[in-house]
Amino acid sequence: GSTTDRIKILEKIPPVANPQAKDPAAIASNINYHAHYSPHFSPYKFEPEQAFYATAESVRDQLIKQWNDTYSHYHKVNPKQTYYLSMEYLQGRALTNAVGNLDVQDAYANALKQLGYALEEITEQEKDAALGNGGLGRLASCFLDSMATLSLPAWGYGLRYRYGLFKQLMTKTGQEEIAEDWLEKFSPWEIPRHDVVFPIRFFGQVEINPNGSRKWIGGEVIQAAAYDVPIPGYKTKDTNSLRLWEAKARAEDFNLFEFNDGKYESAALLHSRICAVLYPGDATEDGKLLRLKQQYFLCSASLQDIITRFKERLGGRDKILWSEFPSKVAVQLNDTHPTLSIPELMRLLMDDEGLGWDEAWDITNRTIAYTNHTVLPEALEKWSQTVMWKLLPRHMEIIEEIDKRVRYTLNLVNGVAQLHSDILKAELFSDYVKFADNSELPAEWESAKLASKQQLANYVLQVTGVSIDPNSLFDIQIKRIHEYKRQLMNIMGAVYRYKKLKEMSPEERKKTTPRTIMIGGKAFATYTNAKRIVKLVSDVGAVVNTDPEVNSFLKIIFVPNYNVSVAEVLIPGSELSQHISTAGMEASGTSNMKFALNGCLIIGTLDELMLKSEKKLVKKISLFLVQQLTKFLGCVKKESKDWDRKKWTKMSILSTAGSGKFSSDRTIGQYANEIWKIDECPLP
Ligand code: TH1
Repeated sequence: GSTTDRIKILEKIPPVANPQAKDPAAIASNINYHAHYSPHFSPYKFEPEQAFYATAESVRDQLIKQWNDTYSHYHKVNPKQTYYLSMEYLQGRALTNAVGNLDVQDAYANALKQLGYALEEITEQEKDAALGNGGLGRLASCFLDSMATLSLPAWGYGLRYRYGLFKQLMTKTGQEEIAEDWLEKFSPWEIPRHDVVFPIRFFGQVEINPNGSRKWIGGEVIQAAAYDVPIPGYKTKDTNSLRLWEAKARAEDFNLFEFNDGKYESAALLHSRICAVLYPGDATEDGKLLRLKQQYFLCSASLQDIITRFKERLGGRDKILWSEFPSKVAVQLNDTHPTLSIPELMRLLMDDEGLGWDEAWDITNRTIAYTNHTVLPEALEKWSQTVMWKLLPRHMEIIEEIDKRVRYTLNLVNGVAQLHSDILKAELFSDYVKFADNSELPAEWESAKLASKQQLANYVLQVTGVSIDPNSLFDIQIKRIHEYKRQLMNIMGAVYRYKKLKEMSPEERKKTTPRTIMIGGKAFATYTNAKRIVKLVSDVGAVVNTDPEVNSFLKIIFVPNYNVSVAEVLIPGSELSQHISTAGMEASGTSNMKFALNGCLIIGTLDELMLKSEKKLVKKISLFLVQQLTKFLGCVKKESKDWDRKKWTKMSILSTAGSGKFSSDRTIGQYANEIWKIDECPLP
C-alpha cells in the first residue's frame, strides 16, 4: 500500500504501551505505540524501515522484562558465572531469532499483517551486526545462544565497534570495501548502561610504595561505558547479556582551551576512537598499536566489571574472601586476543586488592581458561617489548615475572576440533538408515531442499542479475578468501569443467549433471592475492554464464557481500559444499557443520592424508597451492558419479542425522561441565 494507506491503518489502531502484549491486536497497538512515541522517525511515515524499528522495539520490551528477571535471579542465587571474552561477535540479524525464541513468531506475523506488512518483509530491513570476521566470531555468537538456551549463568564481553566488518561491493575491478554503518540509525537491541563505567589507563609509570607494593599511575585515562545486548535462549525465559564496551573521553580530560585554539586532536579525543573499527583480518597477524589498545581495553573493563559484581554479591558480608573468587567466576578467552586478562587480573588483585603474588596467581590460574583457534603462524600475535613497556609498564613487570616462574610448567589448552574419522560409520546410525529408506521421508526431504534452492535462486537473481536453475546441483564454497582455503583450486576445477563441456557434443552434455558453482567471501583489503581470486571467480563467471552453448549445464556465481544473513539463505539451499583447505591448516572450520546439519554433502581435505610435499608447500603459501587440483578433480568426478537423486537423498538424511554432535549446545554443555564447572540456573 501507499504511505497514506498505511497512515490510515495506523489511525484505526490505538497506540498502546503494553510490553507484555501477547495477542496480535495488542501487539499491533504496541508496534504503533513505538512508531509514535519512540521518536526516531516521523509518525507520519510507516514505511518498511520504520515498521522494522517499531517492531524491534516492541520485541525488545519483552526481552528486557526477561533480561531483568534473569539478572535479579542470578543476583539472588549467586551461582558461579562464566564470562566469555571475545574481540569478535558475528551476531547477524536479531529480530527473527528473538521472535522465535520468545515463541511469538505467529503473533507478530499476525500483528504486522494487520498493519499491512509481512513479517519477512520487515525482518529483511535489519542490518547485520557484523562485529567479527568469520568462524571465530560466529562461534562466539553461537556460544552465547547456547549458553542462554542451556540456562547457564554466562555472559559475553566484547567491544562496541562503531563500524563492523566492511561491506563488499563488486565492481568491474573486483572487490571494493564500503564502511558498514550498522549504527547509522541506531540499534534497537542495545541498552546503554550509563551507570556502568570504568577507567582504563594507558602509558604512565609504575610507582613503588615504601611498603614495597606497586601502583600504576599517570599516563592517559579514558572510560569504558557498557552497552548491553539481551541474548534470549531457545525455549527458555533465561535471557543473558552480551556486554559491549565503548570508549569515551572523560569530560575532565577534554581540554576546551586547546579545542578553542583549533587543536581538535587532543589525546582524549584520539582515545575515544579506540572502538571506531573492527580489525578486518581473519587469522592474520596484526601488530598495530591500536589493536593492542583495543585488546587491553576489553580485558580491563571486563575484569573490573567482574570484580565489582563479585563484591556486590557478597550477600551482606563485609569481608571479601578472595579464595572464593574461582568458585564464583570462570573467564574464557577466545583465542590470544584477550590474553592480557591474565596480567590484568594479577594487577587488580595485587595492586588494587592487596593480595600477594602466590595467592593472586593461584586465583588467576583457577579462573581463566583459553581456547586456541589456529595453528597458522601468522595469526599468532606478537608485540614488541618496547611498545609493551611503554603502553602497559605494570603488565610487563607481571608478564616477566610469570615468564620467570612458569616458563617450564606446561598448561593445558583446549583446541576446537577432534579428528573423528569414524563418526559417520553407518552402523552408528542404523536407526536413521531405516528412516532414510522410508518411502515418505525422502520425498519430503527433497521437496524441502528444492524449496530452499528456489529461495536461493531468487536471492542470486536479485543480487547478481543471473538466473540459476533450482534443478541443477548447487555446489557452494563460502568463507573468507584465503590462499590456504583454496578457492583458487575450486575455480580452476570450474574452468576445467567448462573446457570439458565445450569439448562435448550436445548429446554428451545432456548426460552430465547440470551444476551451479557458487563462491562467496570477503578478502582482507590489502591481501592482493585474495582480491585477485575474487576477481578471477567473477570474471570466469562472466564468461561461462553468457556462453549459450554450455550455460544450461554450468553456471558460476560470485555471491557478493557474504555475511551471516546471506549464509542463512545459502546454507539451506546447498547440496554439495567445499571444505578444501590445505591439510593441517584449518583448525576446525565451522560452516562444514552447518552445511552437514542442513543435509548438504561436504567435500573436505582429509588431514591424515597430509602429504610431505604439501607440508613443505604450505610453509610458504603460494599459488602453487593448486598442485592438488588433479586429486581434487578426481574427488569431484567420483562425487559426480554419486549424483543419483535417490542415493544423494539418503546420504543427505544420514548427514543431518549424524550431525547432532556438532551442535554448539553440546559443545557448551561440555565446556560447562569440564572447564567452567558451572551449573544451570534457570528462572523459576
Ligand atoms: C578460525 C579458524 O580459522 C577456523 O578453522 C575455526 O573453525 C574458527 O576459528 C573457530 O574456531 C579463526 N579465526 C581467527 C581470526 C583471527 C585470528 C585467529 C583466528 S582462527 C583474527
